[in-house]
Amino acid sequence: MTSNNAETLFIDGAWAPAENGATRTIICPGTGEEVGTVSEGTPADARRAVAAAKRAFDDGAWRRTPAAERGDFLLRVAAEMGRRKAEFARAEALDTGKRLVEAEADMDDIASCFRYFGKIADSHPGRLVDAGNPAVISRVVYEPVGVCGLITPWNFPLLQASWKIAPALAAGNSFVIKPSELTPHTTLLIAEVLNDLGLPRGVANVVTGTGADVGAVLTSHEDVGMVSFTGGLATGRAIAESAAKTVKKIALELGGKNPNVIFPDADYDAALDNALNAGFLDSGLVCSAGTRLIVHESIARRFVDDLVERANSIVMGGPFDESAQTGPLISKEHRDKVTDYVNRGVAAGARLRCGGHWGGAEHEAGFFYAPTVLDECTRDNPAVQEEGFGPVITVETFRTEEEAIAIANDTMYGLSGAVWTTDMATANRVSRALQHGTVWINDYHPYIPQAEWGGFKMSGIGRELGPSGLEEYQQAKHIYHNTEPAVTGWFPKA
Ligand code: TXE
Repeated sequence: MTSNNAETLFIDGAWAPAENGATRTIICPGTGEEVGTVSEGTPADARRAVAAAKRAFDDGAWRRTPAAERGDFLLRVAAEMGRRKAEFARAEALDTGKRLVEAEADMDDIASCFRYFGKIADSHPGRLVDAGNPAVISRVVYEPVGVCGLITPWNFPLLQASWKIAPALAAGNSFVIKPSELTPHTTLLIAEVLNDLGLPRGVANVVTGTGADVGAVLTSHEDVGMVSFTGGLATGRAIAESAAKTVKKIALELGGKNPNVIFPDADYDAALDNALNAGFLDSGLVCSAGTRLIVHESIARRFVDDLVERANSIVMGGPFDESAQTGPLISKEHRDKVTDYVNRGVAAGARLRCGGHWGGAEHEAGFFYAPTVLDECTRDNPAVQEEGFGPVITVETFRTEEEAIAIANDTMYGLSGAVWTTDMATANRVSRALQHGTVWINDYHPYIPQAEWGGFKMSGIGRELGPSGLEEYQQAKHIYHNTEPAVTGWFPKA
């Protein structure tokens, strides 16, 4: 990977510039400084990458590699991620502006993801089916889809990429990945790792560039069998429409508006601490961020006062500022969006209790936004219904369990949510009633690669991680083998 001479397209096992020589400068959102220059791929570059991926798939060197060996390869990737963790974390922190400790935690999670899919690569060999005829061997086998188009966002650039790359490779596919144009570097590094470890040429391809130029080719090209996308709802819809024209498999993870429900019997200190973590970790740039606080009216005043006091003391800073507790937003444009989102929430009647500003003169160099609490929200407030994607917690109150559930489900999204209570029966009832793909009881944010991740309703289609995360990259084939062929007699000879 040679970021500074801008040969960052990885196509058919070789690094290359964009065909028209175009480049893009990457800016660290925490400092406003230049991080590096990458190639700005064109539609022609994307088509070249798809052709390479198709050749590699048809050639079969990877898909015919025994699944257990593909798994071993992924285990070696996990080990290499561990060895190069500091380098990867630094690159991620520079591109995203997130704190180095958070980027380091991401790298551990990425290694775990490769390890998990490495271990289960050969766990899905298919099954025999009783065809009702002893002469017939009927079996269902799971085969790779072919060329996968992987499109990833800027908040967890390599983590989201690994949730796609690891199962795609475990299943025997080839792929073309387009990282977010804002945060490409760690995706380039992983391509380097895959190449250095001996992945056959053309199986992994990276084309840096925009969604309109590169992404659109991946979603419309007839040789791409599947598109897996993580990003915003509007882009997800556009991708689904584009992919429909060639009837591709699609997997979409489109964010959420995630409820965090606090019952009065909850462990108060843990619930408060985790409410901060739910909403403000990574500056709220987390698809599962618990930004919709729904708290029982009997404890709401104290809880929100304490939340505001703690939010006011959160220290913002750049990726390598050791005093920082949270980082910046991804770009100036995104900060403008969050600013507008908060202003609209206040205009619709929310009470701004803290934040609502960029954080003062010391934060001018980066794209910071102070942790914000919008109190006294009504359900129809746009700040409650829209995914703000920033460090903004909205507050609603409830009286009864039924009301809490109704509020928590009153969203077009359904990615995740949490319930805080010490009563087992309440926890069980509410967790089953929430229409969200992941539910935490007395916790917020943890996920494990063994368990499925994905959205109900408009939060997406399909699942990442877990056994379903591998199946997304496979297709079932039924092989019906009659070992004693016979004349059927349906159309007798005249
Ligand atoms: O993301 P986009 P944006 C949400 C969050 C945010 C909103 C918009 O609410 O405010 O999305 O963010 C590529 N064909 N999330 O505009 O556009 C693009 O180049 C193919 C939630 O920055 O969704 C990038 O690689 N690809 C989320 C990727 O899509 C296209 C994480 C994501 O960008 C394309 C990020 C097209 N037509 C934002 N247009 C999560 N679920 O975690 C863009 N892209």
